[in-house]
Amino acid sequence: MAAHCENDPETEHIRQYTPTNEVLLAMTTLAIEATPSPVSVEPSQLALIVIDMQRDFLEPGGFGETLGNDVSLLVRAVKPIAQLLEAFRRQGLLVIHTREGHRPDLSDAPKAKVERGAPSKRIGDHGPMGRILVRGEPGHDIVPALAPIAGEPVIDKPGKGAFYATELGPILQHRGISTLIVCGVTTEVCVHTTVREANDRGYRCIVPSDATASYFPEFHEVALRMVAAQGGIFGWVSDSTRILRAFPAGGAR
Ligand code: TIU
Repeated sequence: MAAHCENDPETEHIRQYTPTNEVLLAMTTLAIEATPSPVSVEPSQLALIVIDMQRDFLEPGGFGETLGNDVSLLVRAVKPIAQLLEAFRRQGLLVIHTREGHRPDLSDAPKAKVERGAPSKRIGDHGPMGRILVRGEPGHDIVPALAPIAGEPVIDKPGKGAFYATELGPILQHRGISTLIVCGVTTEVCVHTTVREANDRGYRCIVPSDATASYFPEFHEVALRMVAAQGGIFGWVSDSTRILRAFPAGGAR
């Protein structure tokens, strides 16, 4: 896999991150309890995608708050995501982080997005964590508790979906990934858009209910129901406890 990537500085981080055979051989097929049915997956084909766990969405003074939201509602997802990250890292499985944001010149920010609604500050305006939703600013960073570690690709995305205008598709293809655990924020916006994009590209998506969150608890609940309804029209819904139970020793160290 990914033989054509070797010695290519653009994709070196992907090749370096390939788990050792010893790690993969130690893990058998994972059977993950989920709704509407269990999911069986080879560990080497599974990736954890952590969507937009950025200060701009979780902390006061960022993009989420400028839209009029109570950002404290998103904090509940941090611990379950940290536990999933710990299990994936220990098993040497693929972890990918995403960040929503724009170039400092806003040339990748559609006017329709920048001018939408009546926020207290618009994308690109100066706030307490730097310019709102702009790459390189403190607010654009992933919260410290979930900071990426060396070798974990970080996808900068200008849209709500993680596939639109990013290199996520090729990274997953190079690694032979078939199944995604999609967690992060917010459930009905960037998580849902990414799950829909992934579903149409042939990926199986599992959404852990406690490792996602929304500014609108009722949207969170209904978004999860939408994923699993109709026999799993977009994918499966599970939770961090059931996912960790599928790992050797229940995900514990
Ligand atoms: N506003 C809202 O709920 N979400 C976003 O704008 N982006 C993400 O979900 N990441």
